[in-house]
Amino acid sequence: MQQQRIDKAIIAEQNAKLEANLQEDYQALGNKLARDNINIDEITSAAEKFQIAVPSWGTGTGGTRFARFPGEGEPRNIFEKLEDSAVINDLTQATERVSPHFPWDKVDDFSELKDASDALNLKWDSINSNTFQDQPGQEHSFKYGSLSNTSKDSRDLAIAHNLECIEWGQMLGSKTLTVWVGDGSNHPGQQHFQHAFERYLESMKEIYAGLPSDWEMHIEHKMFEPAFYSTIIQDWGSNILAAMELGPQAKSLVDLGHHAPNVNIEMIVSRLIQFKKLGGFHFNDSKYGDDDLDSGSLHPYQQFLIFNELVDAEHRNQAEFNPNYMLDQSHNVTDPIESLMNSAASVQRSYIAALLVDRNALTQYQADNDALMASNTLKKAFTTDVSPILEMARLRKGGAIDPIATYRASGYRSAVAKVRPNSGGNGSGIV
Ligand SMILES: [Mn+2]
Repeated sequence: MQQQRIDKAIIAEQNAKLEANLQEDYQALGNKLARDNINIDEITSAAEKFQIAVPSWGTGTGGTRFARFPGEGEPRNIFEKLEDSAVINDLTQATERVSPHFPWDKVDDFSELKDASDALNLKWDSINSNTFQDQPGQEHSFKYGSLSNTSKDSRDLAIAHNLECIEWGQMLGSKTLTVWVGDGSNHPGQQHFQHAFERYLESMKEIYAGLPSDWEMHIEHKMFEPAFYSTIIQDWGSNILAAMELGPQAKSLVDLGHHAPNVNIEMIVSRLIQFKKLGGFHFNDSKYGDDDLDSGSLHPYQQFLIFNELVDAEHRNQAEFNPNYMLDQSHNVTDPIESLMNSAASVQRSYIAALLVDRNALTQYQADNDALMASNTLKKAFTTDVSPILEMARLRKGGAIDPIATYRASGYRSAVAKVRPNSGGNGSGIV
């Protein structure tokens, strides 16, 4: 018997208040979709299958380089982060995987950690290595980079850490290593661009050689921060070059916040799909830079357009297409559990809306160069309120029709606050 963090009776009690209205709304939306020959139950069953991973560090309150204002009852270690992740999954039924960050989440006994996740009905997503900071007592610093450092000792240390991440990931049943490094420069002339990239690739080849045959390595790019003049993998161009150089198990990861403002991210997604290099996503939203705001909170249409590309690839049965979906955002002023539930539903909403696009009509409008109707075809799907589908999917799987209201009614946060003293900093939240 799997554990539930949120009592099923509380979920049932909250659902009972909303179910009659939901049935009515679902029927009405079903009738509307049927006029376009869309079977609502098929869409709902796709919503039931949709999964997006939560990042272990997202369960703690985030912060900026100026300050962090810890919330109540924050998780103090990976076991407590798992408990909070289980709450999110109990209520949304869409987040059964957790992505850990090492060494933040390192434990002495990985079988104990695996038992804990099994008991909570959670699985492990991509393993994130961390060579963007020095650990206490670290012999060779990452101050001037890790995989691309001019010092071979520092590079070797970074390589060894990534290889141990793979080992730990195997014990947890993960199949992916995500590599993001803080390497770069702060001054023009500080770094020889080509030589630094050559050193990075040499290091990555050693890690790639240690990948089990059924694993993938996902490379994450970021155009600035912590280095503010140049970063080693600054954009999707350097990213796909590195992935192509390494081999078929290396793919590119798209973090929505890691692009220059106004970049056409959905088009990058299409290119990566075409060349079988789309590894996965870190979903979040932003206004100015890598703000790590909640997914879909500012640019839901962009998020929909990304899913339009993904659903199009699914529709065409594009070969080797199986990207990982994950949230990667920083919750500075909200309860992280609430933000993660909201965001999972927001990404799920984009996926479901993209499933409603009339692809045959769109293809015809594209062939006829009917720009206005092509655009309207997308807008029609985007503006359809698919809330009843998301709510019904949760209800049918045993989740909450309204996850936020149910979470608040459960009193979970104040209950854990009693047993988790306020923590100053514990490697969660800051991304
Ligand atoms: Mn990320």
